[in-house]
Amino acid sequence: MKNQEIAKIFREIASILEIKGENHFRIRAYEKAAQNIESMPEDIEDFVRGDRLKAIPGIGKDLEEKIKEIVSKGSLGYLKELKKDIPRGLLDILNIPGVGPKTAKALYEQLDIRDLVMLERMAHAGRIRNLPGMKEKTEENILRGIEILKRGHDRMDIKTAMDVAGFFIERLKKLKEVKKIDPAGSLRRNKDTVKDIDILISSDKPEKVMDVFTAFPDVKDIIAKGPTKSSILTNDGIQVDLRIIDADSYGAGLMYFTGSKEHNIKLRQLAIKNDLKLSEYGIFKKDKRVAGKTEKEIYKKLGMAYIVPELREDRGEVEAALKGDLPDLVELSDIKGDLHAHSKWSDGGSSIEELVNEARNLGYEYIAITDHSQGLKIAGGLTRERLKEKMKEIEMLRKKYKDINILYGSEVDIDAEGRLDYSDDILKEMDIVIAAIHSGFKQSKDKLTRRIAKACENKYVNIIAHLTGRLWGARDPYEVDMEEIFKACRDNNTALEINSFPQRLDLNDINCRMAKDFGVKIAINTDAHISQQLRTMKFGISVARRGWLEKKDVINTLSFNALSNKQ
Ligand code: DGT
Ligand code: CA
Repeated sequence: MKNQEIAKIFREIASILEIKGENHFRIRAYEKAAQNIESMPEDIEDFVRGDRLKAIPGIGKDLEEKIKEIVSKGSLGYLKELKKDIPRGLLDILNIPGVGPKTAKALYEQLDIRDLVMLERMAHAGRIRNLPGMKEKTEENILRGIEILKRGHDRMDIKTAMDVAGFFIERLKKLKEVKKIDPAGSLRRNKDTVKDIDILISSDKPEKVMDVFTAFPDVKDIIAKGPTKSSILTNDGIQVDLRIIDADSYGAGLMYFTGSKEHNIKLRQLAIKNDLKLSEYGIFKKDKRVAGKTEKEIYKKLGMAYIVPELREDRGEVEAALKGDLPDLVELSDIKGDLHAHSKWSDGGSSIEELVNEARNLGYEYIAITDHSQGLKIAGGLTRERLKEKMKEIEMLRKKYKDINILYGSEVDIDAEGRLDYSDDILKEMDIVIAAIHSGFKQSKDKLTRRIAKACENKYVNIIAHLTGRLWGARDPYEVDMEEIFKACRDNNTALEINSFPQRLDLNDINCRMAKDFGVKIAINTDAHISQQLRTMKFGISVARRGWLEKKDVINTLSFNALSNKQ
């Protein structure tokens, strides 16, 4: 859980340094470190204990000391110092997506804004457009930014939810009073964002379990406490609900609290049709419980196949289960390689060799090194000359590591007109080409769609990455005509990516399923910027499973030979 806390502190430092007009590289260093730490699957405290902090890309002596201080004291003196000169209201404004330090400063100084509520009111009242350098558009941007920010606070991304739930579950599991424990709710359904965390326990000493739960050091407030249900708020303001259920009705309770509500309602109606009654306590015939201990026996009593949590959304899964027609969902263990990763050659923090070794640890058959293209200067995009040097390094590593295939590729920028950032003679040398949009998000839906469709048509492009550009809590998805894109992908044999980065998870589950129905193939990639991030594949898998994808729909489940023949 400390990962999130440290990332938050580093981001706050970066914001303050930005307001103070400090060196750009220093600011980026804090932002990068925050991003790396936040997206790491391992607990940073393990790195502290093992004295391995410097193994994390972007962490030098200075940040190492700061992390140690946060872990040992729970706060950072340097941040406290910095905060002394900066009013809270100003920081709040700077946190709004799309509002830079200059605008933030001007707003703060000229309107004496003390918090977001006040800023929102001013924007609504049209008080901002008349300030020097501001327009009506500025107001719109501010209001949209505040909306995005609020939604980001309202629902956390899946990785944060899993980290927080994992923290509680690991500790509660150790109690001898806890017989069974499972996450429930949207988290168990692996939804891409989660409002609050639900945990279920079966125990014969509920009071004791609740005492321990509500006394954890990460608990800031106790919202409710009782023998069957307690709710707390963590220091980060995340709500965790713990319910304790009888062993005899554990399956029924787990099913009920896993949801979704729509799925539950559908099952209850089905039960009624069969002269049964389904509740959180079990499935009853007349007044006699005929099942309830496990979910499996409940689905069986309803005459259907077991439905995995990811599918429980009332999107046709009940009908399919009744017919014995459920998809055989793709699994993490089906994945044979990662087709999107950045190395130090562009904006990544790890060397190609480090990425290759992590991919080997994961048992992959292949890994694609897809650094940014030349036009993306802020992300260290590679010129033709640098590409050649990179290729030499890959050739050297290919000789050194014979047990894995290292693919030479790029994440090529699609420009405002839909042209690719490298010419065909460069692209044709590559083993894999990913195309993606990195700017011009505000274009019309039509224009954006045409841009992407045009990139699909280039015969060297294999994959379109992060199609809608969403970044949870920071950027809304841009609108594209999905059907048009799916057609272009299908007709040109271009795959679409599910980007496993927790704030992206783009395509989302619904688009993913539509793509499949169109006959479009999917690549599940991590877009890793440090080698540890290759382990975030599981989040992309969650989206794929929620999107009904099977192994055959996902290109990186193919063996290297099959994949090479396909492209
Ligand atoms: P969230 O927290 O918004 O990300 O989504 P959930 O699905 O975790 O929703 P939550 O936490 O309100 O409730 C957990 C589960 O409890 C939910 O998935 C289904 C069940 N549940 C809650 N309220 C109702 C209800 O009114 N009717 C039924 N049938 N089930 C409910
Ligand atoms: Ca929930």
